[in-house]
Amino acid sequence: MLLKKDNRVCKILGTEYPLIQGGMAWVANAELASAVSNAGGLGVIAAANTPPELLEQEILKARKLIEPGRPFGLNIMLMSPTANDALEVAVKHKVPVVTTGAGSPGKVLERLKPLGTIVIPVVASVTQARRVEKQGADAVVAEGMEAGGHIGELTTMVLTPQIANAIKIPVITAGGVVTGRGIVAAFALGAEGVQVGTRFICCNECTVHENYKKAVIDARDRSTAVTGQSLGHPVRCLRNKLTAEFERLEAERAPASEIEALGTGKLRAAVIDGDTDWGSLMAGQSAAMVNDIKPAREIITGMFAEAEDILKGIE
Ligand code: TUI
Repeated sequence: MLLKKDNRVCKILGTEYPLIQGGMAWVANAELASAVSNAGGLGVIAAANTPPELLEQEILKARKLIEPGRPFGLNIMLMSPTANDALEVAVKHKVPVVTTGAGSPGKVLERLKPLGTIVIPVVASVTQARRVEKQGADAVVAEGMEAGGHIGELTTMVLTPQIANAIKIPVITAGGVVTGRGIVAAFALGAEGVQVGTRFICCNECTVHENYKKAVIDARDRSTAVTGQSLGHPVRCLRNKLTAEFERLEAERAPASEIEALGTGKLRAAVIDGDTDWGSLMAGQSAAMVNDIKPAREIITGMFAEAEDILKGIE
């Protein structure tokens, strides 16, 4: 059985399923997080660059929408200029779980662990995993470069087992997990949970523009591109005019400021305006395996039912 009663991720999170929803900037709001939490996973609100007052409103909204006793999380994007504000919002509102990404979470762990908050950093290397375990992290999300948005260098297939061997706290695999097969694969590699992002863009409760959802559904195996490598922060998105322009500027070795400027406001353009030409359609390679829009609950129960079926065949 995959879902053992003593699954450490379920125990740490207080969830039915060992599944965390990715903290997708602009996408992961109270509506999405509450749908995932009410379906038995851990819904996560993305702080991203949200001003603290708006973030507080989002947390209050999620608390209203989430059934009593079910946890939720806040993702702090450490590269953001508002990361410190988000940390203080997490303290003020006693958010049960905090995930972090895109940086070293030492300060977050120092501030939140004494308060009893569960802290789960997203890491992209063995060194980072070892460091955050020492700093008191409760678990890590090992994110492979199949994932969408800001990514590291290593694939899920090689990152998960190396991190699982290197640390004692639970490993949660992210990057490419979108089906029951993906869950079984992650567990076979040593994970005790999964983080799923791209799949939830295409759930009914996700409020992104319908053009964004359609672009994810239409994506095929080679539909994503990684841009921003020359800037030191590679980002995976669906290919469009924006990624082509990034590729042109990077090939020409244009000044970093010019390349940075091209990205400004583009995630909003994708999520809010549905601009599929010039918006930043962040998505993982797994977009190719997302073929429909359905409720978050059906996504989660379907994934775990498929995983159990596969294991019945194997055992
Ligand atoms: O953070 C993510 N994914 C993201 S953040 C984001 S917002 C954004 N918008 C525009 C440009 C760039 C970002 C979109 N997607 N995933 C988690 C993740 N964390 N992936 C890789 C890392 C990471 C990288 C370096 C974690 C730790 C780290 O440590 C550096 C250090 O100093 O140790």
